[in-house]
Amino acid sequence: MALERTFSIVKPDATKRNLVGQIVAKFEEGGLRVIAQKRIQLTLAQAQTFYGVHSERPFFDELCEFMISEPIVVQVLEGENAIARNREIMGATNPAEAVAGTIRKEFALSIGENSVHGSDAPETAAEEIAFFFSGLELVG
Ligand code: RTP
Ligand code: MG
Repeated sequence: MALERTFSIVKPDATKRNLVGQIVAKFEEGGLRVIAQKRIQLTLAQAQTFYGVHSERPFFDELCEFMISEPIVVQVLEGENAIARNREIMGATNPAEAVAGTIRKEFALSIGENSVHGSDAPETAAEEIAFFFSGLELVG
């Protein structure tokens, strides 16, 4: 199986509580490697563009306001089956439904403030990586 790359965000609820290291440790223990990482603060326009697929959903405004409320840490993770593996390590969107040991079970505060984002398919992973990183910043 070839190496795959996925895009990950440590969300504002987690950066605020100083959980970046504990979250990265979960990815590393799960077999993924951080090949790019930076701490940034999104503008509202950037958050709305990034989550554009959800623009008609009732939680869209709340989600975008949350994503700009504190700095975030954006990452590219690499490994075998990285997209699926990352989503397993994150756990279900709603922490009440997440399996024990997953990031969202251990750290998420609610379905909205759920500590991490991970790409859901190869096409979205490629788009999301390109939205935040230049090729030169990816050091595999
Ligand atoms: P993500 O995109 O952040 O990795 O999460 P996901 O695939 O598990 O969930 P998705 O359906 O793509 O939703 C994106 C983010 O929107 C927020 N959300 N809030 N209040 C709500 O009912 C609700 N539902 C979703 C969450 O922050 C979710 O991660
Ligand atoms: Mg999603």
